[in-house]
Amino acid sequence: GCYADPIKAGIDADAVFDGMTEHLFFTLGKLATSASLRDLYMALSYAVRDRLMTRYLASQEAIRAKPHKTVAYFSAEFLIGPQLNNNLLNLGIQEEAEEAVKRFGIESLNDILEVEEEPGLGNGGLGRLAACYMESLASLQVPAIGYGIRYEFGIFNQIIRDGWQIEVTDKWLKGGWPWELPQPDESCFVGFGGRTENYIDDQGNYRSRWIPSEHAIGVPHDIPILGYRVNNCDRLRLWRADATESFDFYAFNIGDYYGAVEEKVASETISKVLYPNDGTDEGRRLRLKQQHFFVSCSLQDMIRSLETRNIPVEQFSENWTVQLNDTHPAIAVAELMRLLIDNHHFEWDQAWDITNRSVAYTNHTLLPEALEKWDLNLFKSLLPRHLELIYEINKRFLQQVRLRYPGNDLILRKLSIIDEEGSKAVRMAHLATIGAHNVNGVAALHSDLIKRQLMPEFADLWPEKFTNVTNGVTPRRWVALSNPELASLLDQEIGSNWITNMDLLTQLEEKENDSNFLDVFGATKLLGKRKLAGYIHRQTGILVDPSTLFDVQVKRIHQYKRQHLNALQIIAQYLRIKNGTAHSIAPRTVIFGGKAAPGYLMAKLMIRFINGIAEVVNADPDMDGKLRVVFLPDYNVKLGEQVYSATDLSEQISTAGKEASGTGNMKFAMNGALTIGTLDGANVEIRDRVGKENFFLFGKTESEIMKLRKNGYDPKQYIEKSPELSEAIRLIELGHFSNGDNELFRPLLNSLTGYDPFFVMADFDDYLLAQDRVSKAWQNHKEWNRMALLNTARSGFFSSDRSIREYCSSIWKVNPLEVEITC
Ligand code: 26Q
Repeated sequence: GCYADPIKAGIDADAVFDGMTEHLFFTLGKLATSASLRDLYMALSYAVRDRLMTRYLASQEAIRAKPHKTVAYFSAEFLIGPQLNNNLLNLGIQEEAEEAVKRFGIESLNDILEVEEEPGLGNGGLGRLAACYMESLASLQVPAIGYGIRYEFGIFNQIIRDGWQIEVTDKWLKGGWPWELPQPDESCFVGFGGRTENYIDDQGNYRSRWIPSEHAIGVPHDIPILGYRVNNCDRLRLWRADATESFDFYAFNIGDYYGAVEEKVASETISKVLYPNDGTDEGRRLRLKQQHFFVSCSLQDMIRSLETRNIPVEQFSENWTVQLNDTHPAIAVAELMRLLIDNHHFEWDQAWDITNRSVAYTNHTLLPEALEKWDLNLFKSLLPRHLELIYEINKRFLQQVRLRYPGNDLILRKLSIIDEEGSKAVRMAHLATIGAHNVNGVAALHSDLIKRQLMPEFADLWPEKFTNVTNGVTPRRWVALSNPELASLLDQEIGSNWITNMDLLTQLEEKENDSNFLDVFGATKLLGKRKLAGYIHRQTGILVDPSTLFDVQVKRIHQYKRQHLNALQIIAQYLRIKNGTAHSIAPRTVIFGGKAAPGYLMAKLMIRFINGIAEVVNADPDMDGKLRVVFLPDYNVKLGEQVYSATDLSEQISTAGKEASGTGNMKFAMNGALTIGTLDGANVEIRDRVGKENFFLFGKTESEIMKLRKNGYDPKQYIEKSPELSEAIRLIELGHFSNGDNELFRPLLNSLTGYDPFFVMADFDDYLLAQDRVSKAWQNHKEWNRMALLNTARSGFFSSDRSIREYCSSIWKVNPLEVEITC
């Protein structure tokens, strides 16, 4: 497993240059003299990929040589972002690559990095978390494989036209994507539909089997995930669906040519597109098909890997630990049971033991509309054998519940995997919770709410099953790559070990009163802001002043995340400036970014609302030098890399109890932004760590919100009490932000003033007061920089390395396996 040819493996600038030259000529069919930026991007990517291969193969060889428990991270989404710079960083050859591309007459490596298009194979937080975790697993030298779907079309690209979101198909594969390796010889066969039957086998045993009516083939596409400055290179294995035959010959012969092609198209549809509605479950048949497709391929792949290594399948749980990223892959509980019982002829109890020991489940939401439920008839028609197994799992489980709570029928109905209220459905969170040995939330508050509100009876039944692992983000991408100015300042001050040991950042606390250092720290931020200002100008034509306070809210657009609270606050500031009562407000640039689910009309209207405000504010000369509003189109990982390092104020303003964790909040804090936020998700822990004096807290707590709701919440009372809020609402009603159209924002106003499900009105005044504290703090730049520095210094806990260490020791029971290269 070793390849020593310098053209393929050398890591000095000469070797990288030679590798690029070879790929230009042989792989791309281009002469160096006529190569475009894109050609050079491809050539460098292939050259870098070559250099990963020794490590990638050595990592697989290490496990083959000596069995070692491996993490299988099951996720319907992996939002991995651009790959080239991350691989250069982790290999340690950024400078060599810079030098090599300069020999092709390129001014800066950045020009080449900018060409890369990212695969948007995720919606937001959950998908990005999976990507951060894969990077940390590799960096911590833990053998791991990420299993998911290779969607042909990822999350849509967003353009803004007349203030509205327009969705454009994301054709990420169009120019050829150099980071994947198709492995068709390891394809898997997956069934759907059909029926089940009982039979007696050769030994006279009664057995069940599934006779599917439809099939698809999963073709693995592997993406190498290299750890930081180690030889461990893990794998992301994404499945693409192919038709079983290129077309049905019988149908072709009888002349139904279109029918035959249709069948082929139908099976290839499975991995065609990512569902873009994060947060609401539509219960679509194709979505369930996608889930079963990738889960079945992955489990078959894992069993096969035991067999090829001559490890008995009985030892599945000693060799694999499966983490379910939300309920999207929860069908794994039934599928693993089916494979073990029907295909490998295990007894029920042993199969259940193996399943339960290997599977763990992460919950990412408490929102009822986001909890996956499948209509029973739909489920039965697609996965009849799985439904039988689920009935048996449920029967045995409910028997346990009966013993524990004799005579309590209510609890049986509450805990059953089958929802019998109204039309029957399969509750995936129940299947996952019963099937897994561990259920974790993603921040302390969220994990607590899972136990107290979402699943109190389950928590009572199995108190030790419910745990917390607070989310984290990788400091390689979110500091070293995206904030090179801060990274080199850190290197200078405390040495470079912070990249793998973020706790070392606390050494910066010694500098909190060092005036010179604070100036330098502030100057790195200004550099990021200048770059972002340039980007904003190029993208939107809006000129923003980098010396103003950059106030940023980037995340999916949702009512619970309350971008409209931020928007209302802007109107209040606008009115103060107009009225001449804005005495000590800080000059601000308020920046928004984020996509709305295409079918989520209220979220789309929120985008229109922000753009309506931006149009009025930015055109008003009274606002010059005081207020600018920007909606950045098409927020994604790549844009995130520009934004976090350029932010002064991070907006984390969700209704308390609604945001499971948040991870953007962590990226901002690491990069020295101060947070204005509620006591929600990981904000609570961020505030605890950075210090309450370095965090702008506002808003009702989760328990206060609960009380309000119980006692009958009336938003109108809050509006009446608040002159600034009333005035802002009146202005919207008059059509001031919609060219006189007083109907446009009616649904938004009706929601806010009618029932206000996310308590925007209840938190408004307190939010405005907190924003006044922000403005005041901004007046004293030294003091602001000191607070910002303390945010960076104390954010080490939010490294995904810490999260992954916790998963490894408390849930997965896996150890690192150092990979050596012997040539
Ligand atoms: C479900 C059914 C049908 C179609 C789509 C979906 C679907 C898809 C994506 C449901 C939810 C998602 C994504 C959820 C998500 O991103 N949750 C976020 O996870 C982060 C990582 O833990 C947290 O930080 C955020 O708080 C949480 O909102």
